[in-house]
Amino acid sequence: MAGLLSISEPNADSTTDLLNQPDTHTAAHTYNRDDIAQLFDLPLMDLLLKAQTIHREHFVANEIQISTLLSIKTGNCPEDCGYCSQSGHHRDTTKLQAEKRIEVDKVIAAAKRAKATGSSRFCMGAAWKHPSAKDMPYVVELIKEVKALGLETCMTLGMLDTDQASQLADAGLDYYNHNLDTSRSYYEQVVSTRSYDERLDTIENVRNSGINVCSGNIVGMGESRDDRIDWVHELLKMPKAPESIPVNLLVPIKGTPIGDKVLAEGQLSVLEWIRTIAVARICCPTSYVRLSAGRESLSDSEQALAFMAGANSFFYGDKLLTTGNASQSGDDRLMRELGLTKQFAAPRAPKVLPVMDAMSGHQSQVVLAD
Ligand code: SAM
Ligand code: DTB
Ligand code: SF4
Repeated sequence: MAGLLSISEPNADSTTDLLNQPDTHTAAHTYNRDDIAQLFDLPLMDLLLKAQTIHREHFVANEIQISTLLSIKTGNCPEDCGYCSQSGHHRDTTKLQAEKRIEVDKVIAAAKRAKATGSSRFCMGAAWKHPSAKDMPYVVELIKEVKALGLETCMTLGMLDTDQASQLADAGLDYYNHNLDTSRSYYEQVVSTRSYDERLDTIENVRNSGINVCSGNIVGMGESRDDRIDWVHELLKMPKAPESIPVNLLVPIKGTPIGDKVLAEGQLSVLEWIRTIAVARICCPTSYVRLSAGRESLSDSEQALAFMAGANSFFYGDKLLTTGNASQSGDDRLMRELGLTKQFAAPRAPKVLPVMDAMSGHQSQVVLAD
């Protein structure tokens, strides 16, 4: 699977003529901060051409990975992320209806519907600072049941320690989403209840557990171009770039501090979001780059430009976690018009498999090698 291709040795030559650099280097850490800044500065058509050329060296052209999201526990989150409808800190102004953990049967029914519509991955999100000990059997059961449907699984549950990450890995979780959201320096304007380093620690725990890392950002929160450059640079400082990179365009939510500010002062140009996608594609050539939040407000042509910029994944279904998404019928029509095809699921095997002795009926488990 393309997202799991190994990354080759870095190209020592850090030439400044980025446009004319051969597109054959695959090292995630080829680009230094100045290089990333120069990519952002390229004329848009040059940037798109380079991104699409690199994209085609690593992925099947015109093929899109499709995921469906479900919020398995909504609202009342103890974190104070300034953009988020689910933070308990903004609940008096967002008026979001909180919901407790939803039952396993309901999650499975939603996963079956997602599969029937052509999604290859089912992503489950919870508004937790981190899962508690009593949440772990629940999330492990969800992973096993969703995988049994032949879907890839993704979860985003907040912080994970090493033990929790290995429990999810053993259950066969394919991806864990944990976004850095922005640069280290802008982060303190966005959230005060956790640190950038705590975010990086969870990503490291996920990486070490063998689960694929999904880590992205939000553009349009009032951050500068420099912050977007720094965010890409953070991805390249990781031992291995995330296999999946969601590039969210802020959905400005009334009643959140950042949403209200952006609604009052105006939104970022969509072209800057497209530039961010293209730079992520070029710098992380083997990663899936996902059009995430914000698609509902975009025209067909803007989305087509984002695919040209190397995005090869999006969320399907009428809802993200708490906000609306582009309609599925509209997405189907757009894919037909653009000639895009859906990628099939390739879930990884769980590490621990239940087995039954046919003679004695005794149940046990086998642990599969990596
Ligand atoms: N609580 C977990 C966490 O923060 O990692 C998982 C759920 S959280 C909603 C997942 C991601 O959704 C956030 O990291 C953020 O990047 C994105 N997100 C949340 N609200 C958003 C908004 N209003 N616009 C764009 N992206 C948003
Ligand atoms: C990600 O980066 N974007 C998705 C997913 N990971 C979990 C979430 C987007 C949430 C948008 C706001 C909402 O629906 O509440
Ligand atoms: Fe909680 Fe995640 Fe929303 Fe932050 S982004 S408030 S951690 S649900």
